[in-house]
Amino acid sequence: MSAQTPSIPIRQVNMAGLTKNDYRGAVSTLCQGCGHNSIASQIISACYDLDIIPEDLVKFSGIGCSSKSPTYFLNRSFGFNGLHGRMPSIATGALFGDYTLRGIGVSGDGDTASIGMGQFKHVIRRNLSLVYIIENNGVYGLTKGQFSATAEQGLTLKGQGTNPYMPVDIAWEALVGNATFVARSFAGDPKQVKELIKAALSHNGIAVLDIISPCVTFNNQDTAVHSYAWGKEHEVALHELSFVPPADEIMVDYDEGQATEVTMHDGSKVVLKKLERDYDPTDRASAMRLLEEANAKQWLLTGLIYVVPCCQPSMYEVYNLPKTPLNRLTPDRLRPPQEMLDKVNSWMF
Ligand SMILES: Cc1ncc(C[n+]2csc(CCOP(=O)(O)OP(=O)(O)O)c2C)c(N)n1
Ligand code: SF4
Ligand SMILES: [Mg+2]
Repeated sequence: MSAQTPSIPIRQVNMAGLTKNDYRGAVSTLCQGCGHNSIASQIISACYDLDIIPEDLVKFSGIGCSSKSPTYFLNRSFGFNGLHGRMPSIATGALFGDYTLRGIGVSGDGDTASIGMGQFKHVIRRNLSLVYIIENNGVYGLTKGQFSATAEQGLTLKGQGTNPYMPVDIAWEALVGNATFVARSFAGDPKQVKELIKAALSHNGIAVLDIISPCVTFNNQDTAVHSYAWGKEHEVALHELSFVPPADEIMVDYDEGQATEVTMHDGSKVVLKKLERDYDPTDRASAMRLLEEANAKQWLLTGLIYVVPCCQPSMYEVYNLPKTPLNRLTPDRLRPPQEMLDKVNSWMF
């Protein structure tokens, strides 16, 4: 009699020996259908696909529904939920302390473009190696739907009246501020979100991802520019984007002249398959013109808008950090010698 092998469900492991479950977080307490949940799922998938060891990554956030979302991915990673608008300075300190960690910061349009605008601008000009995701819904979801700085002029919301002000364009602000990676996406386009997160994780410097992430409770009427319906109707994708890790020998299938390859700092490639137009994301002037055009024509322009793939020093290189991360240096290497302290103390000011 032949013994039958019991059928054991196969749990697929990646090259790090981990299953997708190893990248999950707590069960979300956000509203069902909130765009932020969909982005958290894509962060999980991107990190699983890239074989990242969760303990080699640190998550940061400020305050808001969006800033709660790091709880819902990568349970095993380090994390710091900071103060409203102050995520960038916490990320700067932590990553400066250990530059070997990868950093993902999750913020909201209120957290970044309202209270946190100053911090946003400065972390960009310092080119900290950080994936900076803005989950952009045009409102302060957590505090019951007030207009944020990215709300469009003329938006009328129940209990809020009509927004009289012009909106802040986060991708534009990043570009003007000399960000070395700027992308925009839409929570309703999960494949693109995932590929952009992978590319951002391979970038040596600040990677700003402005992701339109509808708030289904306070700002999801069909005519609102941060709604699912408007996004689906008005999305203009710049290209079809695929991320190819360095070790991957996959031949990406496309016709000659139909795609552009961008080689990243770590040797990975971002393959941009042409859709409607030829677009070179390494040309900053074109990126600025394109954003102007998109805003004038009311397109939700998505894709990799701008990237400096190589050779712009990140904050770590600017400071010429030692090979051993600062948090692992012994006190004798960290403390100035007594003679130096005496000399400094004797200086006259
Ligand atoms: C210093 C300070 N001011 C105001 C608040 C109140 N507050 C909490 S979250 C928030 C806005 C969050 O909006 P956003 O970043 O867009 O996140 P969302 O909830 O929309 O995802 C505000 C104003 C606060 N917590 N701290
Ligand atoms: S209030 Fe809006 S932003 Fe907050 S969880 Fe609900 S849908 Fe998401
Ligand atoms: Mg918001």
